[in-house]
Amino acid sequence: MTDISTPSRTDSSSTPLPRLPEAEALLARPLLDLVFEAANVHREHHDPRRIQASQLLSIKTGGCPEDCGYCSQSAHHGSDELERKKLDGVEDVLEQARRAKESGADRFCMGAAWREVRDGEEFDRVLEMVEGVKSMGLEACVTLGMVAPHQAARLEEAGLDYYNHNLDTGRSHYADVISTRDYDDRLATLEAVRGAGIRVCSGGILGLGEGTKARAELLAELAGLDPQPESVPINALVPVEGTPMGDASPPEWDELVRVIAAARVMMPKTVIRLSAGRTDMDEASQAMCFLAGANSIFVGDELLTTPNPGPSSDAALLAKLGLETGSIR
Ligand code: SAM
Ligand code: DTB
Ligand code: SF4
Repeated sequence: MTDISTPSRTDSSSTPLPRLPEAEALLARPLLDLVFEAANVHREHHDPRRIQASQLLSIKTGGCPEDCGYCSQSAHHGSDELERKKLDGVEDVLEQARRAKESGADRFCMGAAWREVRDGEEFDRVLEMVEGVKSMGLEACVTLGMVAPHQAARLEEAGLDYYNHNLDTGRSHYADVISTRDYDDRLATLEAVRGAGIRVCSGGILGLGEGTKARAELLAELAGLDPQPESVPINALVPVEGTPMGDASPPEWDELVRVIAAARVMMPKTVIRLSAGRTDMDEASQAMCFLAGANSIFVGDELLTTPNPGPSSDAALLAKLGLETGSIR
């Protein structure tokens, strides 16, 4: 457990997941039936031609005390090639945000390899970054690990639009991936974020060795949050050498489509992001994800520490599909 003061639920085995049977039933459907339904739900609640475009920047890289088995930035393993970086200066970050805006991003997301936010000069610097990003007319998102309610309140005052904090997988599979925190720690941070009036961005990763049960649990957890997250990123594992999951195979395209379609049906108003892993996907697979209800991507050449399709290939793909980028609320 953590020293974060938000109360956390400890009785994990009896936590009810009322939407689990629905998630299981959706994931068991014939793929094209499911996609057809999801595409209809998508069109009822969203403009199907619009794709929200977020740009990521790692503002503090590597040396993280958590042991997330997939992550290049954990001090427990991590990639030998990873260059660690202390927290960036405000001006450097704002310069990157300006460039992101010029190349068409509508949201700038800043990620730090922290277990949790600590009060002090570094957090004050992040608050200044948020204010600066907002003053450029961009939406601002941060992902900083666990936050306490008083810290979430300060982020909200700085103008933060979204806080990203992923549940990653289902509760039953969590301890196979991460041992330095538990599922209820994640849920407590989501409560703190929601309590401060910041929009919630929370999703997961496919390809962590999870089965359909853990995927259904993840969907039921996310869809069971009240209100539901405004943003749900679905990441495909990017295997990183030197991590426990460095040799894992990324999920097949149909697994991503299936989970995105089920997420769309269960969370009709949420913006669903086809997130990490697009470099390994062909155009047709990405198109199927958009048809199934994904309406957000990360743009730019890099995610946090791994590559992302560049602007020219994304522009070509979106043009082929008749899609346009722009903010969605
Ligand atoms: N340290 C903070 C945390 O864990 O909340 C923020 C940064 S962390 C890198 C943000 C998210 O990136 C993780 O929750 C995970 O879902 C995703 N992620 C990290 N490494 C990944 C990988 N190799 N493949 C896919 N997604 C990854
Ligand atoms: C999310 O769900 N995916 C992003 C963002 N939220 C912070 C991170 C993806 C990281 C992929 C691996 C890397 O580049 O290090
Ligand atoms: Fe740290 Fe976040 Fe990576 Fe986990 S996912 S090791 S918390 S940076």
